[in-house]
Amino acid sequence: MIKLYQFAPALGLPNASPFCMKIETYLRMAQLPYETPTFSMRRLGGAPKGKMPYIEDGARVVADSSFIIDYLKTTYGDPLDGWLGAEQRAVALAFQRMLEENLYWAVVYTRWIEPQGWALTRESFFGQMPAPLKWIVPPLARRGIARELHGQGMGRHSAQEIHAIGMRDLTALADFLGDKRYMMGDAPCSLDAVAYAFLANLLWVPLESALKLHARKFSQFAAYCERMHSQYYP
Ligand SMILES: N[C@@H](CCC(=O)N[C@@H](CS)C(=O)NCC(=O)O)C(=O)O
Repeated sequence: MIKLYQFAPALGLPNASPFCMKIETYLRMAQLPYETPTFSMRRLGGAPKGKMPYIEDGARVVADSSFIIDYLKTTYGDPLDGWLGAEQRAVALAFQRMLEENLYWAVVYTRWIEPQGWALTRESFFGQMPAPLKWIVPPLARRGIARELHGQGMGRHSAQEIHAIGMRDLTALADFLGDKRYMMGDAPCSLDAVAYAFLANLLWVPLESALKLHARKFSQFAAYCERMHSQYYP
């Protein structure tokens, strides 16, 4: 059976990492049986690319959520995206990149750098660590994230600018979803695994960030997340 290595469930979600939740959702959507071995820091240290998620399928180890989906499609077929035409595939990829390569970093900023977000992140990710680790590890991890944000570029903007960047992405996604059932129309596709993972990670997390407040303005997001939840996490 496919083993999905990911962080432990947190913040009331299957996963507080949108990339992990994307893969768990994709596996459910594609009806592929999987198991989730218990998370440990050693497991993260041994991850092929130093990040979660990754999967093991027999002797095959695949890291990175997009490569995982490519592998699953090649190995087990493509029940979700086969109906998309070339133009739809192009649009879906553009939205996926927007969420994963841009909005993601704005969310990271609100969770790890802004004081209210950091209080929640610190408690939920590191609160169970034994002393003295729980005093030493969180500030080091936070400094590492701040370096990544600076390297990526998002961290060089002011808080107000970062909020504006993230809000534009959310508005674009809301306009595109409109009153459709799924991102690309009446049937679900793999972009829904991405969109649901990112939206649930905003709407259903107990952090009143500027991004969450903005996402709440679009009633179609709440209806969409409820639809995905009841269909794939009944
Ligand atoms: N491009 C990767 C991104 C995965 C990723 O950024 N994972 C983060 C959690 S959201 C992670 O494992 N971070 C741990 C670390 O950097 O030490 C994917 O699509 O899987």
